[in-house]
Amino acid sequence: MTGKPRNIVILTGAGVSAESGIATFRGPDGLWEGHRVEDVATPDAFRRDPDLVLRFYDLRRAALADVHPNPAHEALAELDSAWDGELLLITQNVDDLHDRAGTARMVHMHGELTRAFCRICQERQDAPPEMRSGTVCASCGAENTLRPDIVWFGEMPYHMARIDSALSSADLFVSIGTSGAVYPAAGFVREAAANGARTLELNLEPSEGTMFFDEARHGPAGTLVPAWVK
Ligand code: BJW
Repeated sequence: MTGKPRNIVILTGAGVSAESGIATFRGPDGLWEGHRVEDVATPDAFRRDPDLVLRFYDLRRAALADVHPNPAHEALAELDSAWDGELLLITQNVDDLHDRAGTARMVHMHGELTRAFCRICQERQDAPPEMRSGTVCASCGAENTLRPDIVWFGEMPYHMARIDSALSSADLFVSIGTSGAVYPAAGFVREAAANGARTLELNLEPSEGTMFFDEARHGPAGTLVPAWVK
């Protein structure tokens, strides 16, 4: 890394987990292939067909057992443990690969596959292996009230106060493996830049917001991220 930033904010997206074998959302082999993610990842889609949605998340949760952090997750965890300035890793990913790599200073702004949320008592809890009919809320005992603790379109992303505060004092903002198609995350680069941060994009290809970055490096995260952290 060049220069001497003190406060680093890192935003990650699906591209950071692609080399671990988790499909990204957009593009030809996208996760919701055949559907626009904007049409299916919504509270309305869940109301229309809860079993379909719960089954989809049950399968993705189970698939976490077969994937592992890659060199990009590992390099970011090393940076987190070595960095004595401020650092916040904001992930849009609902997988647990940053957690398993050991990154401590991080937030999941779009929720987590391994967590569930009770629509009655509003308590968050570990997700049962299967969330289809018959599940009981561990907190209030209500039946069939759990939903994945995932932020769908139209819902407020998590940790926004902490994120806004980190962006306001960042002097380096790095975006890794995200298409820049989904707000508010896609706006973070402009927020950080307006507050005086230098901005860097690390992505396989130019993102939708690539023009907003001071510098962009294009290639696989598993190569670019360890090289940047070094
Ligand atoms: C590699 C690689 C490799 C591949 N190495 N790179 C303007 C302002 C504010 C909001 C809006 C707005 N306009 C519209 C909105 C509303 C909406 C929105 O953004 N809609 C867009 C369609 C325009 N946003 C919302 O509704 C959000 N809530 C909200 O705005 O609340 C109000 C609010 C207002 C103001 C402030 C705060 C709040 C909620 C968004 C929820 C997103 N949820 C999802 C689905 C989760 C469910 C699930 O997992 O099934 O989260 S959508 C999906 O997209 C998922 C991701 O986290 C998110 C981002 O995708 P990501 O990570 O960028 O993946 P991809 O596939 O798009 O891109 C991967 C990239 O990696 C590509 O560029 C590849 O090239 C690259 N890549 N391999 C490096 N090896």
